[in-house]
Amino acid sequence: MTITITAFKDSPDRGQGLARDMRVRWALEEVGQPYEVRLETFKELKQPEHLGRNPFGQIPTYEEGDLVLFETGSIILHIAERHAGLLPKNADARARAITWMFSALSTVEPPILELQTAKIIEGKKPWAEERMPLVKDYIRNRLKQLAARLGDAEWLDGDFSAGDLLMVHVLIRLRPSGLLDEFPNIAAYVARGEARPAYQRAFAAQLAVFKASQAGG
Ligand SMILES: N[C@@H](CCC(=O)N[C@@H](CS)C(=O)NCC(=O)O)C(=O)O
Repeated sequence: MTITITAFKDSPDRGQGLARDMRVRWALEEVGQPYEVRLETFKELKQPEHLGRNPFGQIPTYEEGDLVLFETGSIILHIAERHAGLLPKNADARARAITWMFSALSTVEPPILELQTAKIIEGKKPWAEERMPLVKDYIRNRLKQLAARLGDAEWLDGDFSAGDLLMVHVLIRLRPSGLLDEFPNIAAYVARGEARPAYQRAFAAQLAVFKASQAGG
């Protein structure tokens, strides 16, 4: 059955791999599933057709026959449950990998998104400069905790899993801030994720869309 995902026609991240269709592309590449991409403009995302796929008018979505999913956590879990390669077979190890998926999205990602809000949306407020160190320290605290758990391990819990896929993608957004470099084992962990051939293929596919949009294609 054909898998179709949605992605930005003209991504605001300018091909840096931050738009969240990267997560879905990467997961599909890891499990060797081909997919098609429906490109959407910001305007199209808020139209009834796309709102039928995602009530919040966002990308990515995932279609497979009659099944329509949104939320990257749910989409990655669906892919990982149906195809080998992203979740361990052992039930306890599988539960722990799913725990890392939730942890990436509900414990680590929120403070990282807060930094983006502080910079882009609140950047010109009179109190913005005063607030920034607090936002960064909140992230540092999370990274310190994550670094302590990761230690010298290659991945968060045994083999690479959907938990690592989401965690790495969540952390990549921090690169321009320099915060990743304060935690060498986390920086190396992110680099290991990005070095995976499946990540590279996903990145190239997303970048090709951005380049085509710049070329007027
Ligand atoms: N929690 C959602 C977040 C999705 C999300 O924030 N998508 C962004 C792109 S990465 C988007 O569509 N932004 C456009 C908008 O919100 O209008 C998920 O993980 O799928």
